[in-house]
Amino acid sequence: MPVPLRHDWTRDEVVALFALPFNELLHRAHTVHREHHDPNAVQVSTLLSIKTGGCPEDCAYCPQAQRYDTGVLPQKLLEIDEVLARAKAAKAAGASRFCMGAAWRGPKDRDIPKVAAIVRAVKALGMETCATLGLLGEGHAQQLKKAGLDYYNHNIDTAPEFYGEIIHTREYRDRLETLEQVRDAGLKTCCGGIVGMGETREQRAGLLQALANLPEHPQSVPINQLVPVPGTPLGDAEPLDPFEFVRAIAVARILMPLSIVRLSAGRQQMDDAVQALCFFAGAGSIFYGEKLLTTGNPDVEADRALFRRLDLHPMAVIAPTDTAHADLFESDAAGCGQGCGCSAAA
Ligand code: SAM
Ligand code: DTB
Ligand code: SF4
Repeated sequence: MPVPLRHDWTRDEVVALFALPFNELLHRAHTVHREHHDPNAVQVSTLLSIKTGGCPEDCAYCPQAQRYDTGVLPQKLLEIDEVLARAKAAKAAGASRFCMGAAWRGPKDRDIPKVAAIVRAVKALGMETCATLGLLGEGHAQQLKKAGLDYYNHNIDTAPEFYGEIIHTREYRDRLETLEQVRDAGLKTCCGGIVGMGETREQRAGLLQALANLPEHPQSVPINQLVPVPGTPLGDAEPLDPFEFVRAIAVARILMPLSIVRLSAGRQQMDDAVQALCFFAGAGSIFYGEKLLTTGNPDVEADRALFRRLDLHPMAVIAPTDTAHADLFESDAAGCGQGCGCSAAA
């Protein structure tokens, strides 16, 4: 029977979920998670900044905005060979999806064939592909789809009513338009936001409400904890209570039961125990590799150890017969027996 997905969540309902006793919220979220997902499988993506820094936008959290003095040096779009080498290394290290980010307001028409060639080459490695290039123009999404792009990442970042305090150079509705183009082109949507930017709990609820009430639930929902970068307006932001971050993961899990919720930026600053709670609450994806775009991420070895300690295994999406990536996480090649097609031990 198809799962009834709701797109009419009210703010009060979402705030009420956040306000549940912590154990009650986690129990509900984990129950939803088990109904639709293998609770021991985690999708593994690696990020690469293919065009770094010098961005004209003013996103208050972002180290790549030209106007903030963050020490990020602007770089041109990488050559295809360099991206390919990084993608091969990511695949060899165990990643199944390669996510490519560009510090643009949006690509120019002339950038699209170059990015399309990069996507085509990465796709040919047998990896899933994702790109995050900013606001898309006419025909861009179709061209990327044709090149073999699987996912387009474009975040709404925060609640509509808090958005104006974080970004002034583009509107919330611009983002919704790009998301519409992505869906219309038949690309899978990766769309989430950032918590810990000084928003209230009601505004955190507003972010998740807005994501769940999109015309389709994004297939991938990255929940980022702000990485405070000195030089940005949010460089001194008050750290969020880690349990509040876990609540955000749990609420996202409940609102969008079929989506893969990604425990995204902020893991380097996070305790292993908090990450374990996030996986229990319904996170089913991580960024893997020592770097996000410009900031740090846990070491590969630390993540492999965490997977071992928590008996997690990478979701097999390259091909069910490709056991190489599971072995890297030192799993047994017998299969977990939970129907996810993976090769990890039960
Ligand atoms: N320039 C494109 C855009 O903004 O759409 C794509 C790249 S942009 C860096 C992608 C996303 O990274 C942002 O929307 C934001 O959610 C996330 N991000 C950027 N800086 C961050 C930070 N310091 N902490 C957490 N997330 C961050
Ligand atoms: C997403 O939601 N988070 C990623 C990815 N999509 C592009 C980016 C995180 C960036 C963190 C700051 C940096 O490394 O520059
Ligand atoms: Fe530019 Fe994207 Fe950073 Fe905003 S988030 S400043 S658009 S790179």
